[in-house]
Amino acid sequence: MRFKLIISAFVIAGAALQVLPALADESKPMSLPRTAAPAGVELYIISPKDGDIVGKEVTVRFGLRGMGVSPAGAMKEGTGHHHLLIDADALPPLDQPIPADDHHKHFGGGQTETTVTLAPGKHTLQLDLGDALHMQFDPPIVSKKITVTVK
Ligand SMILES: [Cu+2]
Repeated sequence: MRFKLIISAFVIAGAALQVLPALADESKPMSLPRTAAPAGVELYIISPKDGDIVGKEVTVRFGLRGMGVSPAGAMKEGTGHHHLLIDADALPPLDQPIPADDHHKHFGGGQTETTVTLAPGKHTLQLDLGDALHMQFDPPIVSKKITVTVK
């Protein structure tokens, strides 16, 4: 019980301070709890479309049905925030917060679109919804992975 309280305090403090780098630090492996995914949720990329040929500045619009969008850190049931996976071969580990790097972009302000600059060639884009602590839902709520070609 005491251990659980300590964990909760740590988790809440983490969310309040937005200490994502510390939580994602590989040197401190600690499995964090995940939020159960509500049934019937659909995450999808509104645009671009799979197979589109695009310019190097790509505006990606995020679609979500069956849940709401909240900023990271907001412990509001039935909500999450978007993560855009760019050229990620696989989903990140499920027991850790989604990393923040060139392949994993967080939209912790509750944004529902972004513009990314991509090099010429083929790229994959996929959305992965995260909870208040940047953890993937259980099971993960992800969009179809699309491929675009930058001319
Ligand atoms: Cu996040």
